[in-house]
Amino acid sequence: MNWNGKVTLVIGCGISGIAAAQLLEEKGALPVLFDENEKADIGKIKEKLGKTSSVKIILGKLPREIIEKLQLAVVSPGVPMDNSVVLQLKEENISIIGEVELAYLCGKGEVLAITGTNGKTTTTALCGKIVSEYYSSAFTVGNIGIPYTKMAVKMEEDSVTVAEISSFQLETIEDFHPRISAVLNITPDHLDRHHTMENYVMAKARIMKNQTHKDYCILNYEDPYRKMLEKECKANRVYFSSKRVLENGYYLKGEEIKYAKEGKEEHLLGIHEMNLLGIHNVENVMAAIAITESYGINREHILKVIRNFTAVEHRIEYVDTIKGVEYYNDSKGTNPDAAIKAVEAMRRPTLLIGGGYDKNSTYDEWIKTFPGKVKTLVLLGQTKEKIAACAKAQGFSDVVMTDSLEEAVWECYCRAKEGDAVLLSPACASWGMFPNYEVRGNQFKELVKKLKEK
Ligand code: UMA
Repeated sequence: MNWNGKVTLVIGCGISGIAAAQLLEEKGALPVLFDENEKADIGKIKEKLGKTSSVKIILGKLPREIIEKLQLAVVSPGVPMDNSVVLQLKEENISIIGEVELAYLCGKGEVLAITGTNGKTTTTALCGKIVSEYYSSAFTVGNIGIPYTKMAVKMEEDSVTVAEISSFQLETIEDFHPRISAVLNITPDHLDRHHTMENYVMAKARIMKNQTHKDYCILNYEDPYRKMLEKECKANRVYFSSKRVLENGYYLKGEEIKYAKEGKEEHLLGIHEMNLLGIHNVENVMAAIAITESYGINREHILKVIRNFTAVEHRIEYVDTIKGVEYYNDSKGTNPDAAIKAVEAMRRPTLLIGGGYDKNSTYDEWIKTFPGKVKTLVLLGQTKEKIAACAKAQGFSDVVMTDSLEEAVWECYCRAKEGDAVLLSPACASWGMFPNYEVRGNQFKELVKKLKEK
């Protein structure tokens, strides 16, 4: 695409919007950076864009004279397609693409793309490590927190990019064509944005939209939405399963990860060789092997990287032990399914901190995993009453209500006994109380650090 002189609106002044505006400017386009939050800090945005940038910034309302000049719009992942500005641009027949599509159009080389409700970041980080220690030009980008647009300009024809792609980002791709795609699992999440499960599954399925029989798509054999995904898939399918032996694919058998081709089984790895907790991480590891092996990377190299890989920040991350109590930060447990995985991975009686922004989730399944694992539930945030009512209905009575993360950590500290664990795994997004889950997780770690000083 010829970007030269193209007046392009970038919606959202978060990390993707800023990186997208910078990329567009580099390509000779004329980006206008817009954010609906009129209170956004314009000084900080300018600072992030850099001294030499001449990107125009508009906050609050988008003036008519700007709309009239627009040739293209690029939306940040957090901006829904039914946002009023987006709808207005559609009405004016202005082409709209997402930040990932922009990066793909400007980038070079091949892409391995990973989506799924949970496990995306761990699998992406692991694949990123396998790839970066194998190829001279490798990138790890996307929902993991490094905007794809930030790296696109550095890519060469021989680059390999591992991209974590959310359902939000997939809604606005057009030509995005990964050589390998993976859908790790689908469970209810982001229903406030996608409205129905079917919309959510179909958004995830867009990852394989442009794939052909020359490409590979990695699927979880046990996923309840697998058949829906298969219908959309033209690529070669590669399966993994933590529940059954597969004739073809990667699977967990006892305590070992195996691979079979036409029933001929090969041993890959014992799960005790991994430094990650929980069955969900065995699935992430199997998916990472499937992704990188399908791409042609040597198996011995893949397994060596896995043996040395430790948990990603904010995902059942061990923080510290204070007075015999272990503290874990699972701030990325932003939906009930992710939080269930964390509860299941706990090996000690656990005081669990939950609650946050309401995404229209239901919490029954999460609370059903508590017996034998969770002894006390400490709640905070917008969803605390809803979760407390649900816990009561499920017969779980040890519930403590708090008004801040600080208070929640303190309550846990006072109630925990030697041999217990304290786990922050809220089953809810952080929004409303924190800008993102990273800030929430970091604050938790700071609070734990302060407990140590007591
Ligand atoms: N904004 C508007 N109008 C809207 C919505 C947002 O103007 O209707 C503005 C906000 O005022 C804000 C900016 O847009 O200033 C924020 O944009 P954004 O929400 O897209 O956030 P970014 O900072 O650009 O981060 C995004 C992803 N955020 C979301 O999808 C919500 C990050 O994923 C991602 O790491 C980053 O791009 C780089 O690719 C975070 C996330 O929570 C981790 N993802 C969800 C998840 O994992 O469950 C999907």
